[in-house]
Amino acid sequence: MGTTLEGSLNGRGLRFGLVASRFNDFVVKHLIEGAQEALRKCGVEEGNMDLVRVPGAMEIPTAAKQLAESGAYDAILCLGCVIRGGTTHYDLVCGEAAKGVAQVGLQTGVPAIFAVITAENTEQAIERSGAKLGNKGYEGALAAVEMATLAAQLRAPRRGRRKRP
Ligand code: INI
Repeated sequence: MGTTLEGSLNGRGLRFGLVASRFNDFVVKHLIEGAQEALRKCGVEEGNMDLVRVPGAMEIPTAAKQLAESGAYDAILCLGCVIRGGTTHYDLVCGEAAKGVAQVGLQTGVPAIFAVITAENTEQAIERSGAKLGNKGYEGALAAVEMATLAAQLRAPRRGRRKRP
């Protein structure tokens, strides 16, 4: 049997960059609180969670990429809320934000977590920001700690690993 590698929820000593959009802040503020609470519970020191605010979800990937490229963070956590408002803008914003955040992770190797609520209406958004159906910010923060600790293991050279000739 080969090795099983898995991250942990021990965030002590790790640094996290949070990028949160201001659009729909009545929802996003709860995602930020949830994320900070989860990071604290994982042992992340208060000074090791930096928060960057951007106008809307569309701007999240740009700031996330700059944070990732700075080399100062073990993972980037992206928080936002897009609500369908009878506008075609919704699909564009959701698609670009999701794609952009995924690209940040793939291009930089720094885990980038997409904790952006995409909801049909305000009620659904509220439910997912700490009311009935959990808090996407809290859940995203756990994913960020797990991926940061996993990335550290994947970077470390492992004994007995050989490349195929
Ligand atoms: N941005 C959001 O974060 N959520 C939304 O629901 C939203 N809607 O519905 O339009 C939204 N639009 C703004 C967008 O993210 C950009 O800030 C804007 O297009 C400027 O680039």
